[in-house]
Amino acid sequence: MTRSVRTFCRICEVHCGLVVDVEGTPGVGGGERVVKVRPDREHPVSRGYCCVKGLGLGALHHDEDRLETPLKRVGGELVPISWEQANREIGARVRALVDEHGPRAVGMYQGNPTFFSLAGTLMSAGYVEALGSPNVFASHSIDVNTKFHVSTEMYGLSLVQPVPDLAHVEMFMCLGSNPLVSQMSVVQVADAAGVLRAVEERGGRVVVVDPRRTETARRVGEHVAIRPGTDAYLLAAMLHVVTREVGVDLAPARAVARGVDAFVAAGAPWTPERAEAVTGVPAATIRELATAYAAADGAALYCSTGVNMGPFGSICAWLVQGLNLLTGNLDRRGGLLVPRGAFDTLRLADLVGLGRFDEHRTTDGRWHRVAGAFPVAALADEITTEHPDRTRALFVTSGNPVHSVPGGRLGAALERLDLVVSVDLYRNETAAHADYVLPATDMLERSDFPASHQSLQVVPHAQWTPPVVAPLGERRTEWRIFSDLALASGVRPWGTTPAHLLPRLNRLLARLPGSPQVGFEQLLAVLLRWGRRTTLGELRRRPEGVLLPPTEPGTFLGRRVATPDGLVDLAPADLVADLERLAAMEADLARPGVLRLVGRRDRRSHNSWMHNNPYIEQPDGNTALLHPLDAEERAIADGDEVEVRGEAGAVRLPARLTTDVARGVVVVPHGWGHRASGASRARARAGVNVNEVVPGGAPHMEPVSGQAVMLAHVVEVVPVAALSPTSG
Ligand SMILES: Nc1nc2c(c(=O)[nH]1)N[C@H]1C(S)=C(S)[C@@H](COP(=O)(O)OP(=O)(O)OC[C@H]3O[C@@H](n4cnc5c(=O)[nH]c(N)nc54)[C@H](O)[C@@H]3O)O[C@H]1N2
Ligand SMILES: Nc1nc2c(c(=O)[nH]1)N[C@H]1C(S)=C(S)[C@@H](COP(=O)(O)OP(=O)(O)OC[C@H]3O[C@@H](n4cnc5c(=O)[nH]c(N)nc54)[C@H](O)[C@@H]3O)O[C@H]1N2
Ligand code: SF4
Ligand SMILES: [Mo]
Repeated sequence: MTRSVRTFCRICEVHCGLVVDVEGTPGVGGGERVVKVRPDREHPVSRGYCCVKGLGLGALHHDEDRLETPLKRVGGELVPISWEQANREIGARVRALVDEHGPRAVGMYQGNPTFFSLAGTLMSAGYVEALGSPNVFASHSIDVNTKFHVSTEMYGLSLVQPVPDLAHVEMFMCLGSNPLVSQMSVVQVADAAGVLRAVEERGGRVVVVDPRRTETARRVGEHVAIRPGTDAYLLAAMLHVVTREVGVDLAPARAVARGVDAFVAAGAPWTPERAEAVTGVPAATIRELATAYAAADGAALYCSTGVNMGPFGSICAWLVQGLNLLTGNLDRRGGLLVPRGAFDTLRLADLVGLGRFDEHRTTDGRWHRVAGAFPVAALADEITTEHPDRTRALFVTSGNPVHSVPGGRLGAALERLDLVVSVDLYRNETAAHADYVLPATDMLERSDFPASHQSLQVVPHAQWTPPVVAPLGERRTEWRIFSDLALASGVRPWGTTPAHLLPRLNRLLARLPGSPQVGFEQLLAVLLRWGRRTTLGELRRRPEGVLLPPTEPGTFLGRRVATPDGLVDLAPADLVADLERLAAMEADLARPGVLRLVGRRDRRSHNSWMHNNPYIEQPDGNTALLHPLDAEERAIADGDEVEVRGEAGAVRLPARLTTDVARGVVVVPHGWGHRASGASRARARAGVNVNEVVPGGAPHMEPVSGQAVMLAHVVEVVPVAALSPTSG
């Protein structure tokens, strides 16, 4: 008998609706088999859109390389142990470390999929908080710390991230994103490329600013090629034109923001002509784009990781937000809106401490927490630098930091820890340094609600999913894993609220057949009732999801801005001060003849964790893209093996020549390099990890937000044949 269960994908921010066909008897031990995953045509937003990664969720669920039992390192090998033993031993070691060195000895790294699991987010944070440790690191500091930092300053809350009103926008300017491949980031929109095409079909304009003519730029809009790392100069010049040449009326901005004059001054030195010399974008193009943007009846500037990860990520996020506000495009139809969600996730994040800056600093006093986490680029130093509060134990949940953090130093640093625990689906490259590896459920094995992404929806909606199938093997939800670890460590998450009884209650319930767990749905039901837009009952009755009221323009400025005086801060002091770096780095960034390294993604990959999926025909993506003229100067032919050398190290991979890449740019994707993986197919097509080339640590952190600077580093590319004449 086949049953069909509605759910949604939680790999990327789209959260596509899916229908999963399952055979076998429901429940643990029923031999359930996912026979097919289909796009859900009745989903109110994705309406049948999805990608191969979502369709591969059944194969992910059944992958024989998945973790099935807890593992412990014994004599260098990871061997299976019971959950009871794992919890007891880890709990005892945590207690001993906290007793001897204090709570800060224990750290937590939350990887990207953490934020796609409400229970995982709440319980992993609840565990370290219960221990009394502020020592949280998260993948957003190798992704979007810049935007979170800037929003905390400008709007009072990190998670205020205005989203483009793509249904009505007249001009959409997209910097450093490849929507057709990535579906964008920090905005939730289904079929991003289709939506952008629709903008054009309506007579609107889409501009893609990118050093590479990307899959998106080939199919939609106008492509503006830019020199890597130089978007800040382009944006400053747009500000220059908008304020000094177009002469936009500043009065409306003054009514809702402070620091207008200081913000305008940021653009003063940057004439389009001066910006042309560093960005490579012709002054006439800059002038035309800025003028059209200021004149459009609804326009949105948007930047993503290709900008966040550059040398001026925070300045860019600030200029983007400020320009959108100054031109009247913030909080208006066709511009940018600030969605609210089924419940006010912005307020909730504030209540749980993710909203604002707090008093906690890294042990060297240099970095504060952004959206509740220290920059992970500082983690190696937090482990290796002698200090009473140095990190001595690390939990890694849904993350692969040894692989995803630049600099190639973190693996060696983890070897110095007294305890490393990885909670994951696979034995990934980080698990190679772990003392314990704990098997988590995948997204078909747990119930969920996409709370982290509620305030990022272009089309507001809500959906709840039950677990589609029972967990295989001994996999457990993070809800249970971290609450059991808390009990074993002698602490209670949410100790001041009635919720602190949940871990104990669940420990008792776990003895019943099927190990039922309570608390998660009940908590969600309360949050939804608080939000008053839908209920858990309604979401259970409408498993395909429900539309919420559209975000109304005019509901943010002067009303929901969370700064002390309710005004947007257009001139935060640290950002104004950081402007100095623009002039200081201008000449270097314009330097001719060098190659600068940038990244790219593939539709079939997802960071480091899609290369083992047998359903997904794996891309031949681990190549270095170069412009043919840059290749010729270095005697490189298409397909040659090349060595890409940076400050941190070197990797070897095949070169591909294409005029899609601007001169002076080399493109190498991240996510590859699986020699140390415990997943067999990924290991077999290992590829190389670009983060062994990208330099890491303090000198390469964006000074305002602590975001790791991962783009635009100068590298050398040499043909391997020239290095070792005997080869080939
Ligand atoms: N298929 C797939 N989808 C994904 C992911 C994945 O790995 N695979 N990852 C997900 C995650 S975690 C995230 S954060 C999002 C990211 O989503 P995006 O931010 O859209 O990321 P990318 O697709 O890497 O696009 C970044 C673009 O920036 C360009 N770029 C590089 N340097 C510069 C520069 O200096 N200036 C400008 N203007 N552009 C530059 C690159 O050439 C690239 O085209 O994607 C998500 N979606
Ligand atoms: N050079 C370079 N480096 C980059 C980037 C880049 O563009 N260039 N991109 C950066 C970006 S945007 C990001 S977001 C980071 C990502 O960095 P990380 O989050 O550190 O790494 P991922 O590769 O996403 O690994 C996610 C892990 O979570 C596991 N996992 C998946 N689902 C679950 C689950 O439900 N529960 C548990 N417990 N585990 C799960 C997967 O098996 C995988 O091992 O990488 C960053 N690194
Ligand atoms: S676009 Fe693909 S990966 Fe992203 S949510 Fe949809 S099915 Fe999942
Ligand atoms: Mo990301």
